[in-house]
Amino acid sequence: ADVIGMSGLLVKSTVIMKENLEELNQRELAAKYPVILGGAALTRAYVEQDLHEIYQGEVRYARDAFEGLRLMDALMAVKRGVPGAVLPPLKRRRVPRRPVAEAREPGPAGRSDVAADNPVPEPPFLGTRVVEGIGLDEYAPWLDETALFKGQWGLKDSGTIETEGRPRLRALLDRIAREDLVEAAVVYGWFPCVSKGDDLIVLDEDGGERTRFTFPRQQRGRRLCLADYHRAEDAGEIDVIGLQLVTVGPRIGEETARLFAADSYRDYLELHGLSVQLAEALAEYWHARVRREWGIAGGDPDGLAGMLRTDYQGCRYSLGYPACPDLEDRAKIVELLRPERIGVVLSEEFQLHPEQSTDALVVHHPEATYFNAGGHRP
Ligand code: B12
Repeated sequence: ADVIGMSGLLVKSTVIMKENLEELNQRELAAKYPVILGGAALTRAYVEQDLHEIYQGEVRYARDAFEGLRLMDALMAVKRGVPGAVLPPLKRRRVPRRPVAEAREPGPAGRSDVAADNPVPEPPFLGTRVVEGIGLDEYAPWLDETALFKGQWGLKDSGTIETEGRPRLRALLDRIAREDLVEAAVVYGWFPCVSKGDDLIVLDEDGGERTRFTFPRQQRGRRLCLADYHRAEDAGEIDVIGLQLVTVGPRIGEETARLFAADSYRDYLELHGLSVQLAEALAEYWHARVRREWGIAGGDPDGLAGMLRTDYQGCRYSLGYPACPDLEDRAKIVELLRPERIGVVLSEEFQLHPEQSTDALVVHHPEATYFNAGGHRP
């Protein structure tokens, strides 16, 4: 190898990358191997400032595959001693970083200002239900096309999206339907709960504690915390939390693995990108269904654009996102929903298999919205 590349989709992988760089230092391989890092969980500053300080060789960030290719050209030119060849400059820190302690102003203590007197809607049932055999035509309309065309397929402009993207999408959806490549299934349900400080306590039928999530609280500003969207333990009323876990099944992952093994990278990339966006579409479709069954869908917007802007009552929070960053808590969701009934299992790294699966807490509170509780970012 001339260069080592690593890709990190999860925040946890950024920690592993740092360990890998330290290991390369220790084995005195840093001078030999320049490293290129990419992936959703990384930022240019984290790589080119923080990790660059650690690594004794060259380390660069690639925003996308194309920047990766440009970096490879530059690295190989330097390695071959091409006259005038240099690496692109590093992004330098302009102002020295303030220590974390200083940056955090002490905020007001205690809970946020989220209303505590909103009505608690009654769910149609308590416990869980399994639903299988959901047709592709039911949730494919929920596909976020911008995320697919731009994010997954790398199509840059609306011209290419119309001439290349849409026909490819239609053909692939036809193929998926014809060959039965997706087998959408869901486990969902509602659970009684109360909150206490930063904790959300899920109750059993007798009102005893069944499991407990502890969520981070914003340290300044509104001091939002996911627990605040639920009745406090001492309010004398029981609240309800919705949970859902969706999968498009194992078949499509087997097909993308086959394409990859056959070196059909373009086909692999297109089908894989579509498969993960279909998992997201299914999650959004089911979330709308949960809100409807729960009787809080009255104000739902008509079009998909409004849905993707989350112009509705309540919110779907996936663990690992900034309001609830702890992936370890997925074990509690799995324990409550038992997704092995639809063929989904949680790995030791807290990833669901098949990959095209996603879980979420569904909150009914009218003020519930996405926010960053300020933890876990590199
Ligand atoms: C699509 C998506 C999904 C899909 C598919 C995920 C998948 N396995 O592909 C679905 C809906 C299934 C999903 C689920 C989940 N997701 Co998700 N997901 C995303 C999202 C929106 C896009 C990722 C993506 O596919 N991008 C498109 C690809 C092509 O881009 P890319 O990976 O960034 O790679 C490009 C560049 O970065 C670069 N690059 C990458 N690596 C490298 C390496 C080198 C060497 C080079 C040169 C370049 C390079 O080149 C690529 C092409 O341009 C990201 C957020 C985001 N905006 O990125 C969150 C994100 C990855 N997901 C996240 C989370 C938390 C989850 C879940 C855990 C949520 C949940 N509780 O269910 C689950 C986990 C799934 C599981 N099986 O357990 C978090 C992860 C953060 C964390 N806490 O670790 C993210 C970052 C969102 C966030 N902002 O918090 N997710």
